[in-house]
Order: sequence, then structure tokens, then C-alpha cells
Amino acid sequence: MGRMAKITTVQGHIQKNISEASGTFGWLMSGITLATKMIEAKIRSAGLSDVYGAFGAENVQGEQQQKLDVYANQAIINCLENRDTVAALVSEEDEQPVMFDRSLDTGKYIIVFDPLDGSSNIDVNVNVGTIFSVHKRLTWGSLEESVLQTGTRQVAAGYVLYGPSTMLVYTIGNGVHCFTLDPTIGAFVLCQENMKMPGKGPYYSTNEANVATWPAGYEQYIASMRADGYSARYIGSLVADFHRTLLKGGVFLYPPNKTKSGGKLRLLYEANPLAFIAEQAGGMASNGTGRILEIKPSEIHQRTPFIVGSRHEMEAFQKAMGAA
Ligand code: FDP
Repeated sequence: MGRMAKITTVQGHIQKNISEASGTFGWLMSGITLATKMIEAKIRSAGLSDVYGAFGAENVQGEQQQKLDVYANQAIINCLENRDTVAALVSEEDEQPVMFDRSLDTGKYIIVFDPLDGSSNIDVNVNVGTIFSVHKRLTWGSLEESVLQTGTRQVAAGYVLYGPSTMLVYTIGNGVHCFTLDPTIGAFVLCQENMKMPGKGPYYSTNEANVATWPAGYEQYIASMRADGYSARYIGSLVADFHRTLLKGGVFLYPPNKTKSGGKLRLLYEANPLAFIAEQAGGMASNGTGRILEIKPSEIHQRTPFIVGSRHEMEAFQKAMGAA
């Protein structure tokens, strides 16, 4: 009989990669992976179990909550709230953070997440994702202050993409690693370690319907990419658009526009985690004037313009904005 192939699960990978209190952090991550497996199962059976469509309520952003959004949010909260390493949970779907009265020694982590990103794509069977960002609670100040740390202080970030296969991508600051959910054993199995974003790519990705109301610089930048032979790709699900950019290179842009003068995407649970991953993979992320990871947040649901991608396209972007 031949030798059985070895597999590395995300749990095993974290144990191997993290020196400090790997047990504590691993326990936290297992809550996240369990929740995303529950969400993935729900999505896979969505057409069968009547979870498509609106829930009937609006979320704190004034958007219609989808039934799957509600389920995803609940799944993450349920899987994390009883882990005593969690000090606070901040969700796109909830106006206020959920804070736990735990000592500094045990309740060390703050998890910020977008339970189901790309909600306009849920009903039409197009890829959606879950995004998360982890901060360490500060040993000083209030828990509220700990929740509003800059992106440079993230200790981990990741996302799960529910596509033709389900993939988890994470970083703890020592590279970016990718896992595929093996449905036969219910585990995320390592498929790529130390992913690197290509230095230059073939695509730009943006909602070009807004071009007329973008600030100066953006339109010229995209026009020069068209002239240079770039192709366009836009799914409208941030995780999916980002994942393609990570693998193939190029640039993703969500600039400010007339109706969204501060941009659309959220700093804490969309831009920051993806910027952390992009930088760890050799790419860059900007809000149009500076580095995403250095923005000091003032509130948990704040929005930001978000431009992320390969080094070549990002340097060209900075030049175009400097010249505008
Ligand atoms: P959605 O509105 O479908 O929830 O932040 C939400 C998001 O999707 C991102 O996933 C996506 O990148 C973006 O908004 C799409 O916005 P536009 O429809 O304005 O292009």
C-alpha cells in the first residue's frame, strides 16, 4: 500500500506558525472557521431551504438585510461569544460592538467582521465572502479605544470566499496562506503557502458606471490602463474581486463618487483586512491619498475609498493622483 498523502489543516498551520500562546489564538481561529463552515453549508443549500431574499429588516447602514446575512452574522457571534479569549465582536450588521466583561489576561482579542460581503450577489448565485480582522486589546484605555485601532496593528486578517470551491486566506503577519475546504472531511486544507501577488497584472476592476462622478485623476488613470491594453473584470463582490486581484494581479478600485463622497467600502472590516493581506503578499493598498493601514478610525462603520493591487499598478496610480 502506498503512503497516505499528508495534509495541513488551517488549525495545524496556525499551531506551527504562531509562537505566542498558539493554543489561545488557535481556539479563536477555530471559532471563525467553524462559523464559516456553517455559512458555507447554508449557502450551498440556499436554493433548497428558502434563505434567499430579504429578511424584512434594514441593517444599521439602512440596507435591506438578507436572510443569509442574518444567519451568517448569528453564526459568527454564536461561535465566538463563548470563547473567553474574545474581548469584543464588531460586525457590519450590528450598530454597536458586542463587548464582554473579561479580564485583560483572558479577553485579549477583538474580532471585526463582515459576515457576508457582496449581499447584492446572494440572490443570483454569485460568489460572496466573509471577511475578518483581529486586533489585540490594548492594555490601557477603554475597550472602545481598543476597537478603533489603526490597521497596522492588526494581528491577523483573512477571508473566506464561497465560490465554486470554498477558500480561506489568512495572514498573521508572516505571509499569506490559502486553504480549500475539503467537503469530504469538513476541513480547510492548505493549498498555497506564502502567496505572492504578481508584480503586475492584466486587469483593472471597478464599477465604471460611476466614472463621471469620480474625483480628478481616477478617470485618466483607468483610461491610460485601457490604452495600455488592460482588460476589465468586476464581480461586485469585494472578496471575489480581491481574490482574483491577489492571484492574477492588477488593481481593484472603489473611489469616492457623487453619492458616496467618502467611498463605499468600510475601513475596519473590508479595507483594513484586505490591505493587510495585500501588503503581506507584496501588493499595496491606498485610500487615494495614503496607506489604508495608517488611517486612524474614528468610528466602527466608517467608509473609505479603497484602491488595492499589484505594485506596478499601484505605483502608476499614485503617480496619476499626484499629477491630478
Ligand atoms: P454589496 O453592496 O453587494 O454588499 O461592501 C459591499 C459591496 O457589495 C462589496 O462587496 C462590493 O465590492 C461593492 O459593495 C459593490 O458596490 P457597487 O454595487 O456600488 O459596485
